[in-house]
Amino acid sequence: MSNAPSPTGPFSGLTRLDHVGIACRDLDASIEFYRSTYGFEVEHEEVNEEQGVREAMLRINGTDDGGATYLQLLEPTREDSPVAKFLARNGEGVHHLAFGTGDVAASAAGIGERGVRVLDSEPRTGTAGSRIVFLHPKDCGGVLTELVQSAH
Ligand code: CMX
Ligand code: CO
Repeated sequence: MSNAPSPTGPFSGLTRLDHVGIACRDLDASIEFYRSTYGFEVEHEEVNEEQGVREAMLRINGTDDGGATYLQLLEPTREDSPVAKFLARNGEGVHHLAFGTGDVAASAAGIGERGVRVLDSEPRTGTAGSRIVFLHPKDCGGVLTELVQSAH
């Protein structure tokens, strides 16, 4: 069965790869690697205390739904945060994938009906005022998966 959004397939409403989240110990060093190696520039930087991260978004390309695809570089701000736990266990590397949707609550509900655990009962605030939920990696083939609805 296809996972692509279609009138006959399961409803997900997902329309793009929004970002790949990468756990790093030193955000500034990681930004410099992506700038000097590939020429990617930071579009946005912020601290998200709820998620326990200092983060940078590097825009890679636009997408045909009017959105874009990014790399999200993540440095933990506290030891009990998900990214700090991940770094202690695995070291630096790919932390999660995020798919874009026009309606994160509807996407989460549709995917939850497929038996995937949705970790957030209500969407939380993500980068630049976006609305986000996470899906449990153990229900997604070992991949921590985020759904994101842009603020605009
Ligand atoms: N990718 C894949 N598997 C992961 C994982 C990840 N990023 N993080 C944890 N796991 C796995 C662990 O390997 C472990 O597996 P085993 O039981 O087989 O050893 C299992 O999940 C439990 O790991 P844990 O270290 O005990 O972690 P917790 O259960 O406390 O938390 C999770 C795991 C996914 C529920 C938690 O990290 C979470 O809620 N994440 C969502 C929020 C988040 O990651 N925020 C940061 C990014 C913010 C943003 O993108 O804006
Ligand atoms: Co993310």
